[in-house]
Amino acid sequence: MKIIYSDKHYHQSPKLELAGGDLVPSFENPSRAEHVLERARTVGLDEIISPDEFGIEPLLAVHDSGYIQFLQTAWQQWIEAGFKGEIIPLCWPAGKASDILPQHIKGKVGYYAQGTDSNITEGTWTAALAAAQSALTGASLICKSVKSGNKARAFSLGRPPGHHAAKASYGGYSFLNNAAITAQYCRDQGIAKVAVLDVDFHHGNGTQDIFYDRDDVFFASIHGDPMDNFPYFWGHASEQGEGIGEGFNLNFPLSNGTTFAVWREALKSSLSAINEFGAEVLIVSLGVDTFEDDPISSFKLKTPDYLVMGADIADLGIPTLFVMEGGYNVEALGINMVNVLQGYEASL
Ligand code: OKP
Ligand code: ZN
Repeated sequence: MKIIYSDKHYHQSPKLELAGGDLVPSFENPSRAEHVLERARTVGLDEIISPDEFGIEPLLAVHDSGYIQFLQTAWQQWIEAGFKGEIIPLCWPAGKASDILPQHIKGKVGYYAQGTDSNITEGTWTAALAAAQSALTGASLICKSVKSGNKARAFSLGRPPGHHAAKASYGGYSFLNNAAITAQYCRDQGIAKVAVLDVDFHHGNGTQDIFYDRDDVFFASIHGDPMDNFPYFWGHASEQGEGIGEGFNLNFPLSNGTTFAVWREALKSSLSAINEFGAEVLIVSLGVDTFEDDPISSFKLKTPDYLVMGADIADLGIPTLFVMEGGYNVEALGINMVNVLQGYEASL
């Protein structure tokens, strides 16, 4: 299992976020990556390599160019407007609204944001771009292995996460959708059928948005029911794709309190659908906020369950790229996330 990692994630270190009306230290912070890296080193999980440079072209293959330009320049515009704090949006074009992009940075922020939970800081673009380059480096290894016939696997250890980032919006701590960027990259490398499996506690609304009308990238997500959980407005079972993409989007919303036995049934169903689809490579949006003691989620998975999860995924038998997403109990994050990788390796 090759691990791709860059120190540049430290550039995204947001101060505070709103939680139940209080400002609290950000759940999505650099210590998350530190814990995963430390655990990977402790168990001696193969080699840790630095990302190669792929530039922004692979980002533009899934994200809107105006949105990418916004992410690249938002901080500079914010400073020029005279602000000093981190960028948190205050208003949105909800309801009946013009689709004209405003001139002022405060308007632009509302235009591109899904909510208030994802502070843009001075280093957000640097960190998000590095996470995307790490994921692309892993994708490149996976794609090469399809051609040579050996089953490569890789883990992109990066942050901020990506699966909530849509074509033209950011939210849920996500700015660039690393899973979607790599899925598209695989397509552009000539892989005909790509699957994205999202096991993070939260629905991967960004990934769903990007591939909703396509039949070449299959998306399956297992998550907390949006009736009760973020991102609230996406992730229902009735969302199955549209146009030629109908039948290529599969959602498993599960109730709060779901245990691994029940969760695993959804995993088995997802994997058999991906197998039937005929995916040649698998991208896993790997969040471990399904853990019983996660501070912002409500499933009941336990540490050893993540070994079984990894082994089940390995049984699919195709080249696999794991991309780091959520998991906010930092003490347990390292062991839980690395358990998935170890379970995968052990079952090969
Ligand atoms: C990102 B990922 C708590 C607000 C939480 C955002 C949740 C983002 C989850 N103050 N809202 O899917 O792990
Ligand atoms: Zn999550």
